[in-house]
Amino acid sequence: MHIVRFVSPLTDAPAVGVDDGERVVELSGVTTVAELLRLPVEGLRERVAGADGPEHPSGSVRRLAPVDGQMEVWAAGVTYRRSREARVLESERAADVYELVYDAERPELFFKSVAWKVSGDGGRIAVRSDSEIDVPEPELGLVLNAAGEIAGYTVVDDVSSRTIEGVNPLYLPQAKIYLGACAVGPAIRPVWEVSDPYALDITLSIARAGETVWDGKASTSQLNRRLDDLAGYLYRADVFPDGAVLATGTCLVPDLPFTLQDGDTVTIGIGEVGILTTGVVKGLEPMRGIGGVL
Ligand code: DO4
Ligand code: MG
Repeated sequence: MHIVRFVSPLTDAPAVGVDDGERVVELSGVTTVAELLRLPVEGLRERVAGADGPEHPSGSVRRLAPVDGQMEVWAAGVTYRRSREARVLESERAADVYELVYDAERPELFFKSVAWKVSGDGGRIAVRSDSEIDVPEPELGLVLNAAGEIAGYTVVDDVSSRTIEGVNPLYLPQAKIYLGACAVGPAIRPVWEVSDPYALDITLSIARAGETVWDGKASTSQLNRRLDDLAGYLYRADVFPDGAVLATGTCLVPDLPFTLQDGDTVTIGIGEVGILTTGVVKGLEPMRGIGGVL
């Protein structure tokens, strides 16, 4: 079962429901994921078990990114050995910072996106026009409630410019935060339905003109951190009244000089959590109009 945010065929407005793979049952009186994340996990479980609103065939509704209201997307970095290796290679003069943070007690956490800029399944991601090497970063996303509990899991693409980050780690926000750099979805798998979040396969496949140009597979078993520890650091000195999504770092990085290109299709699968597919565009112009952006 997944918690989905979608366009209700009845009202043409965003709605939230429960998808059992055959039908989506709307949660009456709930229009945002944020409302659900104000509840403790037990309250969320009861609320979704009591879904009794209008029903739609599962394949018939247009899914939206399960991020809304004042939710924020954050990300952890260098949490897998593969990410550490890739960044040491791309960053000639500041390689040490990646070695140090991989081993440090305090994780690297960085802001990624406000809710309204996040792309969903079937949507678009972008590479910057001032960057030459750009990659998707397939990551397990923790869906955290207002109290900081892990309420569920989702798939996050932490799209990144390797060119800009490689020049200087202080450019990280420009490498990581721009319109089209964040996709989340297709839905939320509740925490009580995932038996072992440290044993999830992560796959990434990049298609170009109908051919697979890169694919790879890894597992959350390679994660060098504990999930509740990452969440704990995020909530240590900040509040998230509508909850947050915390991406837990990438374990799949194509070798240099591979780069995403305009027209590519990126597919990320995470075990029983879901499959997130997005199309790639280059630059700001094709992203205009997304989420009401001018
Ligand atoms: O330090 C840079 C970011 C690392 C990152 O995004 C990752 O490891 O996934
Ligand atoms: Mg990342």
